[in-house]
Amino acid sequence: MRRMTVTEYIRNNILILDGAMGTQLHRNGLKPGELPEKWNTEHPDIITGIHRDYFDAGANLVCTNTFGANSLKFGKEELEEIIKAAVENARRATEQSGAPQEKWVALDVGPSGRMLAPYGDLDFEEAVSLFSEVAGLGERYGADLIYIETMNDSYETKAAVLGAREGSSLPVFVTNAYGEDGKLMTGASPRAMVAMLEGLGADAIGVNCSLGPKALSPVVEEYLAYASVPVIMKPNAGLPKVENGETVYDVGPEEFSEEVGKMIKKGVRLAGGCCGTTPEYIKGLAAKAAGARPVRIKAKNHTMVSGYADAVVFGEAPVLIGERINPTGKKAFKEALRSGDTGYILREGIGQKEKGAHILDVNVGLPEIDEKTELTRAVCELQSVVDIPLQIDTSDPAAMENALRRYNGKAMINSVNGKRESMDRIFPIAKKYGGVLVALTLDESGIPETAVGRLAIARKILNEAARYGIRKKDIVFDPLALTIGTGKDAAKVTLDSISLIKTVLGCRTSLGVSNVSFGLPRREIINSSFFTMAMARGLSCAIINPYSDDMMKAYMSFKALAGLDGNCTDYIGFAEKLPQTVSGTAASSATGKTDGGISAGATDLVSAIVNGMKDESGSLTAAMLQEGRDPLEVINSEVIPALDEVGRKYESKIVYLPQLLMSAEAAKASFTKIRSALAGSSVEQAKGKKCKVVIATVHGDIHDIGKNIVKLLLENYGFDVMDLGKDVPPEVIVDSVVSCKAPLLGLSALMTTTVPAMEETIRQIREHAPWCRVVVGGAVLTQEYADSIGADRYARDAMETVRYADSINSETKKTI
Ligand code: B12
Repeated sequence: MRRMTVTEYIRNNILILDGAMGTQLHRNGLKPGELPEKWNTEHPDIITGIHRDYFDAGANLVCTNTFGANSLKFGKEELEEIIKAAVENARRATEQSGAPQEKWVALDVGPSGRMLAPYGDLDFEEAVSLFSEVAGLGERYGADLIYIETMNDSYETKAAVLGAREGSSLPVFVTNAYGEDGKLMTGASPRAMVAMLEGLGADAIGVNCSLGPKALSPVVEEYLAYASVPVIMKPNAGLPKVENGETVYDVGPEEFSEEVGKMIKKGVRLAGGCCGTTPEYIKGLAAKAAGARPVRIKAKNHTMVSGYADAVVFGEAPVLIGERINPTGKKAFKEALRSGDTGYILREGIGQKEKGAHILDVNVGLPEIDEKTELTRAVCELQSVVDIPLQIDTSDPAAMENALRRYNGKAMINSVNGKRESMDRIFPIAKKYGGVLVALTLDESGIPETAVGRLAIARKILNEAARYGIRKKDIVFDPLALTIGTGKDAAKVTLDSISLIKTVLGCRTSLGVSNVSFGLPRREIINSSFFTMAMARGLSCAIINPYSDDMMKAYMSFKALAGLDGNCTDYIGFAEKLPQTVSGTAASSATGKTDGGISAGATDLVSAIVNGMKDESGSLTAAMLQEGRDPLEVINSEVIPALDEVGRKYESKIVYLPQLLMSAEAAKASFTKIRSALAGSSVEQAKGKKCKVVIATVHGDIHDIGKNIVKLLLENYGFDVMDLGKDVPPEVIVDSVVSCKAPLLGLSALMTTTVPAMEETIRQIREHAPWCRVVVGGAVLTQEYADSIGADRYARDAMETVRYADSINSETKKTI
């Protein structure tokens, strides 16, 4: 008889996963710094024993000891040996264990250990191929599935899933690691991950590691609310504490199975343990699950698109899609595209989001540009500064595929239509990468003149999509707005189509609203009325110009009138910001003459840095310097306040690490211009006239913007600065101070967690270089802190550092 596959099993049964591997390896003598994956070949019996213990405890599935097995850490041959041995070790355990339950072996895949570009230096395709290689080896040596785990970045998760799919034909399970704020390190919410991973075709998804079961439950509940595939929960045994030199976890086996058991009752289908859990935990869990009836997995009919941070879930209020990133009729945008000026697109993106767009349409189609390259570039660059989802808009399937592949999230796909050729080209792409399709109700015979005709095409598209496994919730029909200038019933037919598609097919609809007024004067009057009529018929989303006050007025008042804006809060907020003038004046740019330069977005240096716009920051700084602004004044009144604002937003979780990184890059671009403005002037003349100063950011800390400013200013004032860089170990700093007999050392630390490294450095300086004075600085330091760690001086900013250095310089001269 054919053995049941793991995906068949989880359809009707609760599956028990294993517990921690790391904890067990340490118990068996793995030393700090030793690579656990090597134990597959060096100690196969121990690894098999660990797996066997989990099977004996009741696990149905164990993950191989291959968390960090990838080609960044191991050579080709060794990697293959490790994966082969790892699968064999687990497979042997299935044979050795006498436990009666069904058993499977998953190839375990952890993060690569590097951040993906643009935040790090690992290229997306490089990441895909390294995961694909690992998955291929897993399949070759007999794993039953690929289990991707502990991913804390959505983009790397996508690369891993694509890699697993392209490198093997095995089922793919995915669990992510969440912080206490319920988000991934790079900011994704659970529902953003559900949208993306279901789109990519993962067979089971959920959460592992992170926190204890209770703290993780709200994240799991969000998965259960949105996911239509089986949900996994594999938490830690609480938080680790060190007791008598040993790491212990604060949630015991009983409490663990109690808490996870509650979530099984709420619908979790696969449950196990992560860090700190042992076979005892799994035994308790298996017993709990044995008494529970699996909760039926319901297909949720949420239409969701996502960016890297969150998902937009289509609900009753229509979703607004910003139309302005489209060169049609825009001279300035065409020029920007031809000259490769992505700043234009970024400004439009940021501006439309600020104006209230929920999704941004991105179209860069111009005959003279390479759309495949440019569309992907625009999508990636936009995603580094805006977190809302994008609608990828192109008629070129190759450009569509390339952009969707690189997109971080689940995009809207604009568009497919009822023509055979279009469906044949677009559906396979949508199926592979996921996405919500905008489907136009036209086919080889054109656009039907009646609503019933358009409904028929919608039905045809729906049936064809189903053959690819694309579900109704992932299709939004655009029944096409035609101009009333040439056909008196044009608007009526479109409106009737919206109603029919909604009531007969139960599908969502989208509309490019402004076409309705083509050829007419004062188009915004017609557009906004038509928009209101369409919303009243149940329109789900609209492609509009969010800068148009008339359209936004229609939208906000519709929401308030339709009972979709409790207490009219959104309406009041919107109305308060409107200029007190008669409608349709200056601010209204939706005239139908779609050209119109740049509407909003970052135009000053502070906003450019806050929004992470690198090129813009550089050019604005250059312009300021050219106007004669003092470089140091630019730092103090523009760059630092901008970074402070980003820091505040980061702390209050308005922005996440990706934006922090992009802002840091933008600040650096500005700083580069300032440095070159200063070079050749006073710096060169003054250089080396005063004493030596060694400067460094302490061990564990990679913040160096502030330290670089201090260095720049010290050099500007004639000091001979030796910059050791960032993340510098105490020993290296001490050696440098000793070797050049520096009378002054400057240390920078920006995090509370790295102040101890500063203290240790000072301690070693006192021991090995007692003559050297130490001045400390950085955002977290205070005079009090500086005193408590034994520094000679705390300097609030670069200028104060220079003054102190001057006093040391005079002293040094006196001693000489
Ligand atoms: C930019 C930035 C980053 C960039 C750094 C890029 C780079 N090359 O420096 C990136 C994105 C890489 C980053 C990473 C992280 N960051 Co950060 N980051 C910031 C941010 C927004 C600005 C820092 C900055 O450059 N300020 C501008 C400069 C000019 O100010 P400054 O450094 O204070 O320097 C002035 C003075 O302090 C003084 N000074 C500075 N150095 C020295 C040295 C000497 C010798 C002297 C005398 C004076 C002196 O003079 C300078 C000029 O006036 C701050 C928030 C903030 N407002 O500080 C968070 C912040 C420092 N980061 C923070 C965190 C938590 C992180 C991460 C852990 C995030 C993560 N989850 O990964 C990582 C840390 C990685 C690591 N191991 O170090 C926290 C620290 C919290 C804390 N209290 O411990 C902060 C405060 C944000 C927050 N509010 O939560 N970060």
